[in-house]
Amino acid sequence: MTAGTAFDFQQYVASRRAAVEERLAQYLFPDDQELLFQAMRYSALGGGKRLRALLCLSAAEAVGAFDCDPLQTALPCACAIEMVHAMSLIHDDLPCMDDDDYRRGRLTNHKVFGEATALLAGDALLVLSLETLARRSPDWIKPPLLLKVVAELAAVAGAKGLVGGQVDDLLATGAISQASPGPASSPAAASSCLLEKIHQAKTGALLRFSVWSGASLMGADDRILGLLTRFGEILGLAFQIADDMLDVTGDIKALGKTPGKDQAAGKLTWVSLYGMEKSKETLVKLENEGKSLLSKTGLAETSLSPLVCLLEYAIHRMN
Ligand code: GRG
Repeated sequence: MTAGTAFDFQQYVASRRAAVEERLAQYLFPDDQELLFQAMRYSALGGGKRLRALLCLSAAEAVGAFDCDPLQTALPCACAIEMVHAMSLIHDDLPCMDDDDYRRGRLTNHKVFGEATALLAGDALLVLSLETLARRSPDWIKPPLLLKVVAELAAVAGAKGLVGGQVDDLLATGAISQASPGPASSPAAASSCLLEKIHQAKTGALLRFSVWSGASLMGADDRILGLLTRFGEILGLAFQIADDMLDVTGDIKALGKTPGKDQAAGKLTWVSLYGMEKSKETLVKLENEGKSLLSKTGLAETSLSPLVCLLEYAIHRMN
């Protein structure tokens, strides 16, 4: 499957990003000027590709419905996802984690506001994300469905998602250590299992949730939901492999953060485990698999174009 030639992806991204940013700004206490609110806005409104929000909106639009507007249905959820993402970047950059000075071409949150405020701004964004999804979603979404989506977002952020993935990542790097070692297995097999587990939890879970939530809120049936959720998983893995490759090939200007940090920290990455060539081959396979899943949904090709383009973008991006 390819995106239709008439589809203008640049224009699509610009209009959806603008809608997300306008709505996010409304949710982030625009009248409050205290330090905490400034720190929250600095990260949540401070640029970024908005890939997760775009995935949520484009999944909602792909499913569509006669009786409700996909954008109005999914915008609060798309904003909630960006809040969780911003929180995770703030915490990830802290000195006790990856200790980064730059993110999105600017100083990291703790470099501007100090560690304590950065930590608390992240905490506040996390809980605001759940509040936003629960309170700001439109009335036409049935409460049991909304509750399911809120619960899933909480789960994705938690011990089986972002937090758990971060712990495994820090353990693999030796930044923290296990109280008692697990059962012995061959080092290569252990590394490849661990790497997939880290990628799925730390990065994949929120990307999968982005696609799943947009489609769920529009009432997609189980068959379509299953295919789109698998598409979200494929995209999540592809995104992270591309990210690992960009850490080797990218430059600071395009990336907006310091490249080469994975290698310097001795991180377990797709490139360190399988090398560049194998990583590229895997990306080709994932791109084909993702597109084939979209075809199988039977949804109109034109309504799937944004998801096709977002998959291509996640893989071929320069930042
Ligand atoms: C406290 C609930 C809680 C969670 C925090 C710190 C942490 C646990 C998890 C780290 C998660 C993390 C930072 C994963 C990295 C994912 C990744 C590759 C981020 C970069 O995403 P892009 O490129 O960023 O989409 P932009 O800037 O474009 O938004």
